[in-house]
Amino acid sequence: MIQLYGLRMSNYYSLIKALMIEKGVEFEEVKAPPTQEEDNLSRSPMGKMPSIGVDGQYLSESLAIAAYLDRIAPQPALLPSDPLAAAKVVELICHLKLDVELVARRCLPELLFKKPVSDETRESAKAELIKGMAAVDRIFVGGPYAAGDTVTLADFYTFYTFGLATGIGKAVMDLDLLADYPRIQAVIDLMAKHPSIARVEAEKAG
Ligand SMILES: N[C@@H](CCC(=O)N[C@@H](CS)C(=O)NCC(=O)O)C(=O)O
Repeated sequence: MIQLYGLRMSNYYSLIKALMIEKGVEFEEVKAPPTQEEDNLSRSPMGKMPSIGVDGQYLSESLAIAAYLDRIAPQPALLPSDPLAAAKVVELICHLKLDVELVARRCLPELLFKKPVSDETRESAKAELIKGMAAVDRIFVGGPYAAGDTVTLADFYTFYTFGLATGIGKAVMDLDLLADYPRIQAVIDLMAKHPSIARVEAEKAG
């Protein structure tokens, strides 16, 4: 049985929980806030969530965890079998993570703790987000899923990237991140009804 460490409020924790459900992997949730305490650092060297425990060994970083889950539970496949198509899915995920989620996250303290970020941080994050959105849109396939006609890992990252980024865009930057990106909005709407994600979101309330 795999242990999933973190908190349900975390978008990346939720993403990994959804993947475990999607793949039918047995897991238990262990409440573990992100701290710089030794026990947490031993699971996740930056002290972030999520991390997982596998037979006394630990793994952090959602993409590494997703790659591990794909090996131990290959079905349902969340990466195309064609090597280049699979790499394109990972490319899209990298841009979602690095050029949208991580950029928006710089302004998270203002949304979470009402602790205003500096004008410089807000303006630079906004400019980078606009650029990041254009980059994502450029390689976003759509129709109806992020990478084409089947669900892939990129759809899970799309859902959980924008869960965080649109809230920050609206509350901190007066920016409607998805206004000009209906194909991305359509994937989010579709994935909200996807059973594994719907269960994770429902359990957040409990
Ligand atoms: N690159 C990491 C990012 C994980 C991440 O940003 N986790 C957030 C919660 S969603 C966190 O632990 N934040 C607390 C901190 O940075 O100390 C991943 O993909 O797993």
